[in-house]
Amino acid sequence: MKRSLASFIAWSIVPVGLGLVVACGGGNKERAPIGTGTTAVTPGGSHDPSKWPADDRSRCDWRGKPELEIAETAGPGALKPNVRRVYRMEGEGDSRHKTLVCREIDTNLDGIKDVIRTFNAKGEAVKEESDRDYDGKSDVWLTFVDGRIAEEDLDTNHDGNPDVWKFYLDGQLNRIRRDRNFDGKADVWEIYTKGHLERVGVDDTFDGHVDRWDRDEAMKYAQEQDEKKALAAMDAGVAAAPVDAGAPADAGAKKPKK
Ligand SMILES: [Ca+2]
Ligand SMILES: [Ca+2]
Ligand SMILES: [Ca+2]
Repeated sequence: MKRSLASFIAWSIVPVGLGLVVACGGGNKERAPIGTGTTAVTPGGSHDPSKWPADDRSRCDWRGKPELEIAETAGPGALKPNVRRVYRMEGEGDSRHKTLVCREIDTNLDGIKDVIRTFNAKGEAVKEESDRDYDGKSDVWLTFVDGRIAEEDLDTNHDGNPDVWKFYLDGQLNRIRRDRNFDGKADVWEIYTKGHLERVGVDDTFDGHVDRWDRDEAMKYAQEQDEKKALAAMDAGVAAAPVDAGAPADAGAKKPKK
């Protein structure tokens, strides 16, 4: 099951965009319901609000905790409340205020919550878990640090376990680990610089060790084109040849990080 570098790049583009959207949306901001308009229904759920199950599979920890305050609201397109927020009172006297600790949303309006996000005392996002294909099992797990996306784990084969792990530094994609044979262990390591794929390590024998490192073919091609242009410009006697044409040449020469 060998994949070309081009396909590695192709896989990466969409999820990277998604990650950045999540990062920008961080903190308290409400994300648009991603499943609105979808026909997918979670087992046990229904798109007819009168048939919504009594149990919405809440995973915010609020039951039996009278000190918490619950707010149920209806988001865009919802006839019945599909968003639950759980608040806790913080502080004493004049500084007493309520802070959001957990929020869960039924994004496809089938009566079953499919996105849960927890927050710290500063109101920053800490964790998010979601079932984006509405099969009743979580398939995306996000971890935030200082309210920014730090890790995004994905289940791509619907077995309920992550098989892609994406790591972000300062909100930018830094590394991806992929488990292609679904044994729970990474066998592809992708290293990114400024969000762009720089090199890929592949473990073909699934023993946990990289067998080969591949450079980004697209980046190499772009460098060659720049060099050709610079040479052509010199040949033509044009004084204004691009001075920085060769600058990125050593960008990929760095030692791969684990
Ligand atoms: Ca739902
Ligand atoms: Ca799922
Ligand atoms: Ca594996």
